[in-house]
Amino acid sequence: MSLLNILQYPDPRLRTEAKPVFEFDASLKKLTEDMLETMYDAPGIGLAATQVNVHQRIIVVDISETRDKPYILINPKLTLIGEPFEAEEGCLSVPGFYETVTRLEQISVSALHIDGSAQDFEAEGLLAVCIQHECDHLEGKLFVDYLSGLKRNRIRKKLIKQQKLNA
Ligand code: QAP
Ligand code: CO
Repeated sequence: MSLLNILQYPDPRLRTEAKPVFEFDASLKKLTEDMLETMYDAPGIGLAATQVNVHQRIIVVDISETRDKPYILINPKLTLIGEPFEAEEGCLSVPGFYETVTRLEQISVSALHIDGSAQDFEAEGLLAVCIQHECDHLEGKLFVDYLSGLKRNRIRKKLIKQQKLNA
């Protein structure tokens, strides 16, 4: 397994729209294993392929305390249900920043497993928020897009400065 490089905001590659997965082969399995390892190492609770510069519709999520209940979702489709739900969000591509975002509290998920078989389930609370956040990445969307322009600009400038220091 290997750790993957995570793109950081405002990298324009984070704006790429991901394409559906058609091939359920060994390279897909390897990619999802590397994504999980990268997410656990960070540590994070969710990661989309977009963030590691792979523009295919793949997300991994694990909100468990024990870090052993991963969801691997291929070509996920969401139906949003229920009431607006406010939660503090962060993102591995926006390190050091957490802001409140309003999502819907419950979702119905229809996706594929890495072998191409179907998985359908409902999620609520943090799991639902995290899956919505990761699916946004596949559309080139980031949680900072829900903030005011003022807040987003402040985050963008601080991250650019940080990236120059680290370069
Ligand atoms: C998305 O984000 C999420 O800033 C997953 O310095 C997060 O795993 C959805 C992380 C919260 C809903 C609620 C962020 C790690 C991890 C940072 C993450 C950081 C180190 C973010
Ligand atoms: Co994110």
